[in-house]
Amino acid sequence: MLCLKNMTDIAHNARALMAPGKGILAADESIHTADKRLSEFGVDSTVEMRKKYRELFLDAPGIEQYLSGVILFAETFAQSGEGGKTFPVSLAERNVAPGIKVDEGTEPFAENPDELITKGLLTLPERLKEFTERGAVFTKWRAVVRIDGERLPTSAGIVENVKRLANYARVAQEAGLVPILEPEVLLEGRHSRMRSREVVQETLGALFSVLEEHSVDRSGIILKTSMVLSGNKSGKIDTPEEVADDTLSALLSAVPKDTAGIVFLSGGQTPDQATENLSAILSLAHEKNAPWPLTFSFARALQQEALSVWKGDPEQVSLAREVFLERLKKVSLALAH
Ligand code: 5MM
Repeated sequence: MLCLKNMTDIAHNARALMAPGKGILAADESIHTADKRLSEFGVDSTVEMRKKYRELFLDAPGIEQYLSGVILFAETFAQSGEGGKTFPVSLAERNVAPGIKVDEGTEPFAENPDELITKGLLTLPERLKEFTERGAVFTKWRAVVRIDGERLPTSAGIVENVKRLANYARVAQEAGLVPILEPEVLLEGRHSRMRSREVVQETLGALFSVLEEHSVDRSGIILKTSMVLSGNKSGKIDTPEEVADDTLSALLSAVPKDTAGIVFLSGGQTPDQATENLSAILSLAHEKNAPWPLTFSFARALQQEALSVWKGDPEQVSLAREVFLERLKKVSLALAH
């Protein structure tokens, strides 16, 4: 059993991550994903350029006004920014909690190779211990759930992913860290918004029932979820009101009210779509008196515009940072209702 002091600290840190008006930057792209993001803008993905890419965002003056935490990738966790201090240390000094992504990507599901299961449990306790000693306050694990008509996801695929999420959450709390659990229902596909709602609901229902079996304390976990949206190849662009209605109804039916918080990923929406949908969700949540605090944990929707200004050019850093801060401000305003 977790000692009470540990759990009190974890719950306290979870609440701090959900501070009003602030959210969490997901800057935890693995090397493969960072390569993809940088190559879109003609930037070579070397260790040095990935460090510059992280500096662009993490050393931007004023981020602490909008960010309660940043999720880092292991490579970034060990690197130092412009001031010579490691990124987790310089973030913590600005009262921005450093977090660490600890899943190790995906592998095909043995029962159905069309589905992906997240791996990384084997060495998890040792890695968490090391990151805790190096200043991590929270951690994140992402599972991916792909929709393909009624064929995918399968119940067995969902169960395998949520079992691993629950195992991860348990081990993270034992290590004294707030686990962020991210079962991402992908936007890619031709599915309807109705189908997306059904899958989000089924996934979250399965997740919370396994968390209960694993005795994970919900006062010290944060759920990172997709918004409920029509697939990006469905030909349908949902209105913010439609997104808010279906997202809230899925969350209200599946997420227990004592969960410390819920954060949204952007999932490939444009920055404006993600911001407008977030605003509609927050406004409806306020109207319906939703029981949990809600905020953002975007990667692409926060970084995309600044990356397109920066493109690896040192002379564009200050303009790109202005663009980033401008987006952070808009997203943070979307939280106010
Ligand atoms: C930043 O991307 C994160 C890591 O992805 P990979 O493991 O594929 O490199 C990802 O977990 C991220 O936190 C979420 O997908 C949210 O990002 P978006 O761009 O959807 O807001």
